[in-house]
Amino acid sequence: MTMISRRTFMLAATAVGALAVAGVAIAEVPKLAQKDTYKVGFAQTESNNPWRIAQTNSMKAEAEKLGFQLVYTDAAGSAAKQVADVNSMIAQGVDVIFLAPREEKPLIPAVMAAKKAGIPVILLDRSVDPSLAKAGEDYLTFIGSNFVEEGRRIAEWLVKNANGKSKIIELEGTTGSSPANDRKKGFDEAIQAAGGFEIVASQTGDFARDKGRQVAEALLQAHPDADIIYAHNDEMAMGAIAALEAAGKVPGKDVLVLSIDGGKEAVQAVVDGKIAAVVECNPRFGPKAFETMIRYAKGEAIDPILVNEDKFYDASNAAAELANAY
Ligand code: GZL
Repeated sequence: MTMISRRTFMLAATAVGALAVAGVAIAEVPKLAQKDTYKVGFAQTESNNPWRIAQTNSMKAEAEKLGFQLVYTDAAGSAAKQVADVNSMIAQGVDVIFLAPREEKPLIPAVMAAKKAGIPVILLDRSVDPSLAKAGEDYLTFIGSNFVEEGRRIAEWLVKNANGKSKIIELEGTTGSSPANDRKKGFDEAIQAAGGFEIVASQTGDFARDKGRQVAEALLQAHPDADIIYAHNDEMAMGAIAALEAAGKVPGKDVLVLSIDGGKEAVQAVVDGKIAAVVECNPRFGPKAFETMIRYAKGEAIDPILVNEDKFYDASNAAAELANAY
């Protein structure tokens, strides 16, 4: 047991006491006053693919519709810059911060700095390490998809439709991001439980099309017997399709390609037979994000996780659903 000095103990007790006297409940999310208009921060992680752009456009459109002032930043794929962006919003005195944390751990200081400054944070689309920051205590809530379920649903479809194919190349999303961690967890665990499949290689393509193509090319050369590619997002799936065609392989025939995001291009690829199945991960966060903020300001209790419903596309419904894809 670590012994601490009497002096240290007294200092700690005094600090906690002072917080309590000041009415600062350590485990409470800062409140949001009910006002006619707000100054809202949205700290975006990057704008390197259609999904990100669709999410940003949805947030900007909703802020404009409500007449709220939006302080928007783009971290250009840097977690360190995203932390700086949040700190800048705090300095500007925004009322609330929407944050899409690029990775689960590096954004914790930003979440804690906002809480300390008395600004509630709502996490959009990606989450933070739950052992380091908790919904309902350190930030208000996480609004987004259940990424474990997305990976599991792809595996469930594959088990039913593999038709003898069994050797999987997995293209992972951004290292350290919650979608990459959980889409891997959901898929790998379900495939393991089903038996009869082998993940011959699993490597990050950083959710990017060209990186996904390069990694797919290298892994296809290293594993010429691979007959399934599971990509954590459409961008990497489209990159993998380019790699397959460059190698003289027919996507959908020689190799099944599976994806997540369900953007219009990917759903069209399902119609064309190049992608076998895709789970949607809808990026249109604006309405739900701002509705949640306003409900909180009114004093409503907000659940710690608000899960978006994800559609599923394969050959049975892609043509009919194409017009509705984002
Ligand atoms: C998922 C989101 C992911 C998308 C990718 O909520 O964080 O980031 O699946 C995007 O396309 O880059």
